[in-house]
Amino acid sequence: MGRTITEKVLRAHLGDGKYEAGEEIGIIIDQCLTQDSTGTMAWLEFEALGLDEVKTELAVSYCDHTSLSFKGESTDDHYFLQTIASHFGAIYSKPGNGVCHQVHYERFGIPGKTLLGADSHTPTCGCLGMIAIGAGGMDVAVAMGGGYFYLTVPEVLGVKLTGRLNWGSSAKDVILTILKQISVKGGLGKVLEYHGDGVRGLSVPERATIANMGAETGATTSIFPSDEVTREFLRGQRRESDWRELRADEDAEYDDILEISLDDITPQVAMPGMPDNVYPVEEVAGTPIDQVFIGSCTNGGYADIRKAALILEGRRVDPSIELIVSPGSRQVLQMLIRDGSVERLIKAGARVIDPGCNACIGIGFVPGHGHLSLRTVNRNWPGRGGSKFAKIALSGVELAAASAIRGEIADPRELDEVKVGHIDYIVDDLLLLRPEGKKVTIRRSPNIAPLKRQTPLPDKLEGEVLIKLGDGISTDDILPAGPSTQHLRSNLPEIAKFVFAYIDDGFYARAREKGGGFIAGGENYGQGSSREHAALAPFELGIKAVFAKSFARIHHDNLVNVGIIPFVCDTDEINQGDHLSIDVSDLKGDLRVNINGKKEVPVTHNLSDRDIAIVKAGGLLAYTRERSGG
Ligand code: MIC
Ligand code: SF4
Repeated sequence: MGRTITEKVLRAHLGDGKYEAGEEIGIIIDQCLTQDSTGTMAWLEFEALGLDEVKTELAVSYCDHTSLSFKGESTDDHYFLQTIASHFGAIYSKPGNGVCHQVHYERFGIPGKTLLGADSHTPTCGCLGMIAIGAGGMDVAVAMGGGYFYLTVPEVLGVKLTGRLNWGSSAKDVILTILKQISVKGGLGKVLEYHGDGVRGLSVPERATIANMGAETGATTSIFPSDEVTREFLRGQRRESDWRELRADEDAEYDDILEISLDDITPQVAMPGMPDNVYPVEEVAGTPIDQVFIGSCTNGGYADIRKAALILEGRRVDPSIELIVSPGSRQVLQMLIRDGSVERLIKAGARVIDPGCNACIGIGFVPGHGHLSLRTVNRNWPGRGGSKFAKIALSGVELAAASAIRGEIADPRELDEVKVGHIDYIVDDLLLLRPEGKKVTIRRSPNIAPLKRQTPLPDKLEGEVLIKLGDGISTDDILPAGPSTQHLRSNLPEIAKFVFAYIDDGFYARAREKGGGFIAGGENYGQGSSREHAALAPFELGIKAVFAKSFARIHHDNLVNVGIIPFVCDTDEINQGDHLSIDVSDLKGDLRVNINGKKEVPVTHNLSDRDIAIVKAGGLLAYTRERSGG
């Protein structure tokens, strides 16, 4: 039987286990990336492994989330990341150089290689035919140290694209349409592999938009073939020699197929709440908006922003709203300056800001009370964008630009078509610093708190349920990103004060008073970001286990890595304030949780044998040290 691209790349990187459905495998990682929000912990964890240098072919430490350094602590983090990367042999991407995913596919991604990144949108590099996976900092630290990354052999959902996109409909509308069809849980345990003759008509940046937001389906990753379009893109980036062809065999069998006709795609909007809350523009056109943000790792590419500039040329942003444009990278910004796009945008009344994540996680441009912000980003949960009052809708760039002109959600097809034309990339790696090795002294500020030691799991866990939650709790609910927390990412005792802060502001005090306890959630607990702090901060507060109906992949792994057990059970039986006890001496045996000494409820988990060994050791760092005799 022929092979899918996913199988080809994974098999070529198989380091441990058997490539069979449902089996856990360890894969060799070629490249790693970290960013400034997750990176400080990831690098501290790497250091704790006691290794001499990074062992992967490439590691890049990016500064993008807090690149505006609105607090001194963030600047401290940047200097720490710059010096530790240099010391251990990683490239450093300075603040202002752009969002990690955008810069990585422009300057480093290579077809057929594996990439592990401490950010959930790492799959963006699937646009080049890479297996690019988002993970928590500890997994990335271990991979940088030459360790395998473990995952269950994924199912491959073949997404067959046919036809061509019409004016006004974009790559973003393709992924919003997919999200609407398969939901925010539809990709769990799967790789979305794109094929069909429609792929040829999509540029690498368009593929990047689709692969990026595949993360919102819960998928392990998304991957595109590497074809002549990929070659042309890499030639433009002056690195054609990195190209190799990569496609699925003619007779490759997918576990399932989803057919999408690009001819039928129309402009879509994900209204506030969830990224799969998607409507055709006709159904929501006319909804008043207060702000438009164009940028982020989903739609921060050159062609996207140039299109916005051309749409806005000779027009003005509706005076009742504001338009913010953030190019995805310094390369993009330089090209937009050269071709006059920045001038067009500014003339139209837009604010063009520094390349980086910024508004996407609420670093600046936080929407006001009851405001609706239309954004080209990938997430629209409550609390996203820096305020619990923020309401965010998601769309492609054409729709966002058309709406900025009207001051309400508008259909871009009512405007004349704009064409981007030939693209000549500006290649200038000034803000990418090569490592200088051991002579570099690591700069640490007092904000960088030492890691708490992981201790072996006791035989019995006991305590109180500190909070009971519903379905779809995101990592933004567990630990909000934004102005109040972003500078505290390397200080667990401080950031722990914000656990569930938007949902229940008494949680922190309760957790401290009780000396820890349990969390009870519903379906898809921990969806969203790779933010390991959503596990580390509860660990800091003494949380011993989370009981939920199901877990999102990265958060599940992060809980295991910090030594918190993710138990699966019918949480309708559990309430806040219940006293639980559970014997965990044999995690492979029959497990039951005792509630208030009165009833027992059966409990399961999705822990592999390796996961069990990790939680028994107290977490991944303890486990890794144990195995290396450290
Ligand atoms: C996000 O988009 O939620 C983030 C901020 O990029 C996170 C990482 C983080 O919390 O630092 C992610 O997606 O993993
Ligand atoms: Fe940055 Fe937003 Fe992309 Fe996360 S989703 S990496 S915050 S631009």
